[in-house]
Amino acid sequence: MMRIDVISAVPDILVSPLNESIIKRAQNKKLVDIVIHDLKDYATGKYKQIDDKPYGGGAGMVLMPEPLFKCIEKLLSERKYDNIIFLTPQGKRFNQKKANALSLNDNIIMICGHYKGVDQRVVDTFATMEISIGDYVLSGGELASLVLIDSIVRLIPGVLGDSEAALTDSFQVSSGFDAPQYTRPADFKGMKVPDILVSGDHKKIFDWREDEGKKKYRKVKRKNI
Ligand code: 6GU
Repeated sequence: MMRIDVISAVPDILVSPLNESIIKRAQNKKLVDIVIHDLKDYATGKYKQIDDKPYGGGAGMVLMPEPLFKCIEKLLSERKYDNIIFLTPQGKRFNQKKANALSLNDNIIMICGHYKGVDQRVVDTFATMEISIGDYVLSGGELASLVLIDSIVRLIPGVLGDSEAALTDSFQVSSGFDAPQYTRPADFKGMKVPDILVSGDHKKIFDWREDEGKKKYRKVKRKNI
């Protein structure tokens, strides 16, 4: 079973999204074990401090090395990890190819940065990759870790049923998006489902979907330039 350990200073953010829908089902089916670690549990000293002011001055607080080292070293003493991912807006952009590769890992640690950052010695010592989910700044790595986890877990064999098959997803298909989808009723407020989808001609439907997916892909790509 794949195991994902997520280390966070605000672990409550992670709880509910990981306990719904497909990710919940994957855990119940024992296809993935997702373990959340509260950084505060690894804090030492009277005040259980986990962050401090940056050397050299500047705004915001930096996650201290000690609690993170403690947590990561404990995990490393228990099992081997394929990747230790540091989530940061300065990381390499996440994409489907990276999700596909990570879905083949057995054990992964994700470190969620928070506040202004993480002591660089943690990153230098442990991180095998630094990943960002896009060119915008989030308050912490928690939401980014959830994005990675969702995209990885749905690729684990057995997580999706046949009808949800990941192989037909946008981005897994050669050059496109999913085609537009419709369900009943066939006529909704005068807006009709394309005739071809109710024709029963499977070859025509397949070709139409491929064309529509490619059309949508080109349109979106143009807009994003
Ligand atoms: Cl991984 N972390 C933060 N804090 N902001 C981000 C991000 C990660 N990816 C995009 N923005």
